[in-house]
Amino acid sequence: MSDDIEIVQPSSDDSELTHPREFCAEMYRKMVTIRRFEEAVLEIYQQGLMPGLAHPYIGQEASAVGVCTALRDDDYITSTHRGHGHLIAKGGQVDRMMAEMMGKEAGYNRGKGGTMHIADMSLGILGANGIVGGGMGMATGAGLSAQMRETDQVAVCFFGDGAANQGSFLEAANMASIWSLPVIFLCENNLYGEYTSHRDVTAIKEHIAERAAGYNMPAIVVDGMDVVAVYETTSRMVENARAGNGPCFIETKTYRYRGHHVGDGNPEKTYRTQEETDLWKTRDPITRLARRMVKGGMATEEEVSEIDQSIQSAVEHAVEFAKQAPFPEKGEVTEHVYV
Ligand SMILES: Cc1ncc(C[n+]2csc(CCOP(=O)(O)OP(=O)(O)O)c2C)c(N)n1
Ligand SMILES: [Mg+2]
Repeated sequence: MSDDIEIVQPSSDDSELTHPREFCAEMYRKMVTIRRFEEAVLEIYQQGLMPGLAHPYIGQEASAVGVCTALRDDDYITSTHRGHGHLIAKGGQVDRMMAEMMGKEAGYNRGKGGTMHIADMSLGILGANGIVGGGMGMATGAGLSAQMRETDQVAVCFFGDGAANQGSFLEAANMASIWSLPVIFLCENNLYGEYTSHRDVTAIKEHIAERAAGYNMPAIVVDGMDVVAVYETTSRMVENARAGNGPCFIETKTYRYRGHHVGDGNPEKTYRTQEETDLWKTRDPITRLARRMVKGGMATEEEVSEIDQSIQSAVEHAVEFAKQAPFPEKGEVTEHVYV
């Protein structure tokens, strides 16, 4: 079965970056923004400033940034419960996102949706989603819409290894394939669904991408901790989809450093090992890109830390903005929601 899958060879950390400096720097900025944003979310959760829970994307940054860098503003994405990384990578504003996290009027959903409902139609972000597998039909619908309107937009459906076992995947992948829709099924395999190893719940043991063969679509596996490899792989498949050649399946091998959600504080004491987490951290996507940029003479270490500093300030500013922002008026509690 694995013979049908293309396995992208991981790039060596010593290999030269072939993309322009500013392009690499922008991917670096986006990844650092996601990480600092998520760290800030953990902090506001601990301070009791955020109602409910959120699912940190820390560790997976290269997947969202590599994919979304290959997209245009008018392309679509559907996201998941672990959605902050996808939203930031597609252009979401951290101050409005942070305001939404704190339930404030300035938030993307006027504070009424929270982490799992953030959407921005103007950026093609069709929404984070609390329903595991909920984006599959939406992305396929967006692909159908692009095809019917005869645009060359594509739709990327982000989902996890756990979501790959939902029935909605079968329906969406089959339909996207028979109608040759411009949809990229982007499976972020971070090895766990909530507190369960994917090996315990998935009939396929090695690559979830093997499922694609059942829908007659190309399948690629790529190192999800290597932003350049993810970008290049996605670009190739986006081009293919724009040209009318139908859907594909990309599996990014990745890892979340934190627990399933902000309240899952100690996964290494329960369902995974410290050795495993430590090993994945040695492949950190942010450190790897910084190292390659410095080694290739694209940036000095001082320039990298200047970028880090400016992003730290931007995220601190977003937190402050959200803290100061007002809650919505009580009188609008039944507005903008289904009642
Ligand atoms: C339809 C549905 N079933 C179950 C849940 C509860 N749930 C939330 S996240 C999650 C795990 C999803 O795992 P995966 O798709 O691998 O995404 P990850 O959390 O690893 O990013 C589950 C079972 C849900 N939100 N929706
Ligand atoms: Mg998972």
